[in-house]
Amino acid sequence: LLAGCGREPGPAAAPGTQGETTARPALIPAPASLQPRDGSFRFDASTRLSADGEAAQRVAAQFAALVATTNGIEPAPAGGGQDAGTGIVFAIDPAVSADAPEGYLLEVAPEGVRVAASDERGLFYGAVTLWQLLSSAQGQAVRIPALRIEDAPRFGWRGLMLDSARHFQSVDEIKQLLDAMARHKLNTFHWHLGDDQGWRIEIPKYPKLMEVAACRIPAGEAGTDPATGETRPYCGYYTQAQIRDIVAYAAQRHITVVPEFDMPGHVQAVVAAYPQYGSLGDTPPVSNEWGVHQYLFNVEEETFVFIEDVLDEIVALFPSTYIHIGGDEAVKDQWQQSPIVQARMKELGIADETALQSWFIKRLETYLEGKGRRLLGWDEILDGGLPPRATVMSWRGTEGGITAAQAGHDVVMTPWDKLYLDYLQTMSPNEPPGRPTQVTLQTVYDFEPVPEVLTAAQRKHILGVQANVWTEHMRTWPRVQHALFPRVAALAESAWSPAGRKDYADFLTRLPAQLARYRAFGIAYAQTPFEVLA
Ligand code: TNX
Repeated sequence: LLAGCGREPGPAAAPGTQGETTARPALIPAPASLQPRDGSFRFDASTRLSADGEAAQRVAAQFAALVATTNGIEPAPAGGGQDAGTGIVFAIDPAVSADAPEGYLLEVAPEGVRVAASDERGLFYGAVTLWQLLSSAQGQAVRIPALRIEDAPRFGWRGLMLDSARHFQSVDEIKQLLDAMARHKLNTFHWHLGDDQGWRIEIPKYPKLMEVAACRIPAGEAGTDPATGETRPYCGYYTQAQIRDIVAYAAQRHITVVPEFDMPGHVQAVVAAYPQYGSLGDTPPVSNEWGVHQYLFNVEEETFVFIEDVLDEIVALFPSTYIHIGGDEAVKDQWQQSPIVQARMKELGIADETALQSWFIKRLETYLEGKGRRLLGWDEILDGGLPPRATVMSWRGTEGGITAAQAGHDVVMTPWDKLYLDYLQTMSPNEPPGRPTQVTLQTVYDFEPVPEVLTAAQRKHILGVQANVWTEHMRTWPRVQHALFPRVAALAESAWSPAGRKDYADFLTRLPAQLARYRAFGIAYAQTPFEVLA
């Protein structure tokens, strides 16, 4: 797609003799340990794949599809008998990496390759690594060096958030993202499905969520047909069937979909549909502006009935242990101005609006815990005191995460100044619109998720790391891809590789092979970082 743009660093592999290319391993994320061995293994159309049992066969099929796309080789399954043990073997082996979740062992020898793990997840990651070894070079006959890789991720939460509220994406685009995540060994898709500008989950019991809250009228020409003068609303939501399909598609790629229902702020679209759940009782439009909004849920019982009904649907759709309830940027003006909210605070003996937010979030936690789920929220949920088992997503820097970990709470690090992919990646004039400060490829790469101030015990609370794609400025899928790639490759290394294996200069030598993989999969990655690197 974008091949031959010229500014990128050169290829990682050189053509060898006999129509064969030799791959210098360009693995992203870098594995925990890689030991070179003597010799090399030749992979071509005659290589056989063998896999015992359904799980290993599924992984072998996923591997074959990857190799077909990047190398144009379609390896055949082994016929059994004399084929067994030759070529590439995928094996579920309880003895391998039993105490390292998601880990695997990959051995490449001149006579054959073995990928083994104690479960399907680990085996899948081993298959991704083997595919990356092969796609470190191009062509239908590839020689890869003999080696032994023993690998497991540094973090259990390797996340990416996509905002489908401000602008939304098609089911196929979401699936492309899930595919790309899996190829980067990311395992958590945080899906932001409601905001001031739109509600995107089908909830049959509340039809106005689809009829009203899922539509906004864009400003200017985009919102009006110049010929007829008619309004052109921007509408969209995911049906329950589509959501189930996406959740299942993610699961096949070992990705958990964590849904977010952002409350008590960021709810202007819901209040537009159901003004009785807002604090002032007025009926706003679904917003068509960006930035922090004023609308807050009220704290009446009928509002909790609504919230709990919606959470019931969310819990039924998403098997994720964690349910994200937002909690960010809830400016308290409306609660201060609302006589019903003030009266309720008196009744409950709650002193101020910060304490009320804390009470609100605790109530959600109790509800979710009753359903066997865990509450996750943006770091504002620290204000006024966290519910006992809440997990914190630290976005306003790492301070919230540090405070939460020190108090014994689990944390996902996603600081805006390091990992927000809606920020510009360079100051090039070729950069599409984004938020005005920079988060460069190196900024993402260099972020260290575990703050030094934490003790060894507190460090265990850092579940992992996540980058966020807010879509105010991303009307189209190519824009989202520009924001994601190649910065997601940098994120993957922070999320998976041991801290000691991180080395930006070395990462850059592995990046060209990754870009070639992007091209093979039709990913329109950003060119702007390479203007700077050239
Ligand atoms: C802050 S991050 C927000 C989002 C915006 C984003 C833009 C967070 C929890 N809230 O509503 O889209 O900044 O970068």
